[in-house]
Amino acid sequence: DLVARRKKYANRLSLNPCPETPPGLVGKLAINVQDITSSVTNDDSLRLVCYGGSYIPDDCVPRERTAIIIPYRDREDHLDILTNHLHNILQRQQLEYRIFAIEMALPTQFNRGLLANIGFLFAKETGDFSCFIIHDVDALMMNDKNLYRCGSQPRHLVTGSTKYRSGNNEYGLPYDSYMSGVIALTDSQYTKANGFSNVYFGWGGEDDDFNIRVQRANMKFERPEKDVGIYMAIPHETDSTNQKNPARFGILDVSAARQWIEGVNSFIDNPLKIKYKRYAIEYRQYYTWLL
Ligand code: UDH
Ligand code: NGS
Repeated sequence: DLVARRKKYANRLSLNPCPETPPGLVGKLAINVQDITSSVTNDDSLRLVCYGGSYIPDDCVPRERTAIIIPYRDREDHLDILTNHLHNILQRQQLEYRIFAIEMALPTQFNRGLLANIGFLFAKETGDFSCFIIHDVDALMMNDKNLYRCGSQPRHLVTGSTKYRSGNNEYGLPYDSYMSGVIALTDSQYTKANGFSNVYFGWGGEDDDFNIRVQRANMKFERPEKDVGIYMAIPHETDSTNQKNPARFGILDVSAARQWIEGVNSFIDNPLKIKYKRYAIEYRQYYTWLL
């Protein structure tokens, strides 16, 4: 099987670019978390994933090389559900991609921004990616027309989530300027904003800070059509070890003053260089894992 696929890759130069609109999309997906966990071994798409969680279509030349970056801590069950769900859909979207799971070792408090930056740089170390998708571990895409691509502006791929269901509205957002959950940026967009702030430990604020960074770098998030960017949030209890960060509003107030001093540049050539320890790197069956 692998040999046959290699031969096809060898012919790639004679293939056409993948079409603007992938042919096999189905639109809104009927999913429930039970189905996703139980159908794992029967799913054909999983057989086509290479170790480390990467995939290349063999019938067209993809437009981008996409790194899916999932910052998480202590949510392995969600990670399994999400990665199984994503492989299936991203292959239908004819993407060339690799999934990176970036885990913060316990007992340190969760720091989503720091992990996103580490994931961004780790992905760049690993391959030549053009589009970076920072993805919550508990967010399941519910419409495969929500193409995981980058654009001329940073993209917020969520138009509504069951997490913010209210009244008759099954998919909501907590507020209009909310730009979290799933975002897509090119290398230069992410770098231009100087990535996320690294200083938000615990719950809250890092995503609002990142939105301010994007605006201060003269960019603006764009969203897909309202009925396309819909997500199911995997239901779970609030994590008692990831308390709200009481300092978050104070840190957010001085977002502008910190933007160029700390961010993704904190890992490269910086007097305030951040040091962190890589406990493990594993090329697991469905994703590349960094602890
Ligand atoms: N996350 C982890 N590990 C943690 C905490 C969060 O992986 O210890 C993930 C979480 O699954 C989500 C992302 O980080 O993908 C962002 O977290 P969140 O802000 O959505 O927090 P959480 O999912 O929901 O824990 C907490 C709701 C708390 C409500 C507080 C007042 N509205
Ligand atoms: C805001 C937080 C964001 C958070 C959003 C939604 O208040 O980090 O709520 O939260 N901003 C600050 O705390 C400054 S949620 O309803 O998903 O728990 O993403």
